[in-house]
Amino acid sequence: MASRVSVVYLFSVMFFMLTLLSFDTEAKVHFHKWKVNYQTWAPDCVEVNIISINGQYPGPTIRATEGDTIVVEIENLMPTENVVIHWHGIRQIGTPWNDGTASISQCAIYSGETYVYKFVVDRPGTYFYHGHYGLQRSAGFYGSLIVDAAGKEPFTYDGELSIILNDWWHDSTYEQAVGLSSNPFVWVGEPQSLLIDGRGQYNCSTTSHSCNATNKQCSPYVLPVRSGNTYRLRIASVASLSAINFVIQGHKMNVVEADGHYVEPVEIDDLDVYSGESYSVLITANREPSQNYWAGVNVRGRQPKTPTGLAILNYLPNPSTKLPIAPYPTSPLWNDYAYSKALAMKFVALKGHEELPPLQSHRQLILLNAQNKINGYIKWAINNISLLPPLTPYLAAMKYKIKGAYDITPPPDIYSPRDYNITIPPPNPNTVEGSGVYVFTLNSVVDVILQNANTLTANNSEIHPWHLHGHDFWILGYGDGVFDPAKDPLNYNTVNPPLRNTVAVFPYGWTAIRFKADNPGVWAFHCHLEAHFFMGMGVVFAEGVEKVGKLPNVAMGCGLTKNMIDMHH
Ligand SMILES: *[C@@H]1O[C@H](CO)[C@@H](O)[C@H](O)[C@H]1NC(C)=O
Ligand SMILES: *[C@@H]1O[C@H](CO)[C@@H](O)[C@H](O)[C@H]1NC(C)=O
Ligand SMILES: *[C@@H]1O[C@H](CO)[C@@H](O)[C@H](O)[C@H]1NC(C)=O
Ligand SMILES: *[C@@H]1O[C@H](CO)[C@@H](O)[C@H](O)[C@H]1NC(C)=O
Ligand SMILES: *[C@@H]1O[C@H](CO)[C@@H](O)[C@H](O)[C@H]1NC(C)=O
Ligand SMILES: [Cu+2]
Repeated sequence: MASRVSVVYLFSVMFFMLTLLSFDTEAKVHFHKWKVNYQTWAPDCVEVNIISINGQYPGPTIRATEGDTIVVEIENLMPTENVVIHWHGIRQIGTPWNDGTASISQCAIYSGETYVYKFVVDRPGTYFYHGHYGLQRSAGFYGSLIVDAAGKEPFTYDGELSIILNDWWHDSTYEQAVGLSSNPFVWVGEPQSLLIDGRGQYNCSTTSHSCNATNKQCSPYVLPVRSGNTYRLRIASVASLSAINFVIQGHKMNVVEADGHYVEPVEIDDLDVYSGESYSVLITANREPSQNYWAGVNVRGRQPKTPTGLAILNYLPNPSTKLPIAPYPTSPLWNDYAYSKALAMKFVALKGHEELPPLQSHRQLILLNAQNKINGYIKWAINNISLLPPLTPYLAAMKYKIKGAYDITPPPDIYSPRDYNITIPPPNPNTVEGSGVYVFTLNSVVDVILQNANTLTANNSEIHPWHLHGHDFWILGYGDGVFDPAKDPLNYNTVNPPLRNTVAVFPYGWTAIRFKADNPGVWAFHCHLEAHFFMGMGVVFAEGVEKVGKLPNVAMGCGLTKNMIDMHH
């Protein structure tokens, strides 16, 4: 272990010097040193144990300009847990081993170890980072990553604000994980609170937990503005479960960016944010300036059993403690899916600013999203396979052709039987675990249709926000019912589809995306709901692995790569 650490140091110092020498003066290197540890915190006034970075929650914000290099040295101080960090929305071109997915891109960073993530942020936009091991994101292990444009952007503003949305439970993520892997299944239930930038307000008189309503950690997040000015508000969601609707009392929002891509401006009263998505909205402080206003978040897409989460739009020089007078902001009805779909379809690429998709694809996957069982344990399965991530990371296994590391039989491109009835629970709920990989020809164009279905419960189908690592994709279309491969592609939007890294598939519907398999590496594509991915709701994509450079030793050392470090010294 000691040798792994020293190699990391040497590598980072060498890299740091090289960048100083060889890059032109404009591209910068941003060096961060983070200590990851447990910490007592009260995000919604109830004291719990969270995973913090340098004692902070949410974690420190990384800020850079497009083309810059980020170097983050992570020291894992947690005595009993491994970690990895995923840089959500960053494609990791040329550095697939730094994507931060345990079992896929690297070995997890063991207790006491140090790992250095190094990658280029090649595109401006609103991004974030989070743990990608177990349920660590749900334990508060996340923060913002904001990349400024090097040149002019297609809109202007006077100031900038940024928030990350989340849902929150008082039961620890360890209890939650045990419940998810139990038979009978133990479900934690709906979240106790919704958090805006790590802050919510639970009613202390209704809990036996240690709860202090005047704890500063749970005072509402403050968004300071000056009357007459326009602000770019960056909004991202790392929610574990909930679709979150964001509203600012009496203020319209103009959506201009989604997942790091410009969209045609859309003026809205409230915004659905699915876990894994990010947006920039422009807001103008044009209301009566003697007041402050609520910004609020509500659950949509599930029975709302969680109170509104609140932040304060603070018109300076009013004190931030001056509470808004109006009632808490409300959102559209939780199950008004027509509303959610109509809103999702409003986002299209800003003309002249974004790349358009190739008109044809080389391969089409149709992925059935089903809830199933294995020996009575509840799982999620894609084309009847529930993903079981292997001990040996795929990237090393594929690059060094390690035998026995994962299933070499690829999963099916299209689900069968083709007459599978998506409107009823599966008549035979049984499924199997698997670890096969969809391997694409480098630079080929791939279409993926996500087909939603009924869960194990009658009359129930859930929203799943799917996130792709290593690529952005074009959203070609959404539809209700069963996708028709003969007719539905005729209605694809190839004129101005938005480029995204996360997209929702709505209940009983389908969503079609297209991407170029042009980034050598192995990449997760999965439901961003923490519990669903934990229960197998994901697939693994790979392309051009033979083109990937030598993997750093620190990314290996687990599973069948234990001996790789010495072999490649
Ligand atoms: C908190 O809960 C108590 C007990 O149920 C209730 O009386 C009180 O009104 C609640 N406070 C708020 C702010 O909702
Ligand atoms: C609650 O928090 C406030 C502010 O931090 C502190 O002054 C007070 O002592 C705390 N109350 C309890 C019961 O811990
Ligand atoms: C699916 O099942 C429902 C309920 O049993 C039935 O009404 C419907 O006809 C079935 N659809 C197909 C395509 O078989
Ligand atoms: C899924 O696989 C299981 C186990 O092999 C099988 O029993 C079941 O019929 C399959 N389901 C479908 C829809 O093909
Ligand atoms: C499901 O919905 C159908 C149609 O709305 C209804 O007839 C049926 O009773 C429902 N089943 C259950 C178990 O709720
Ligand atoms: Cu899901």
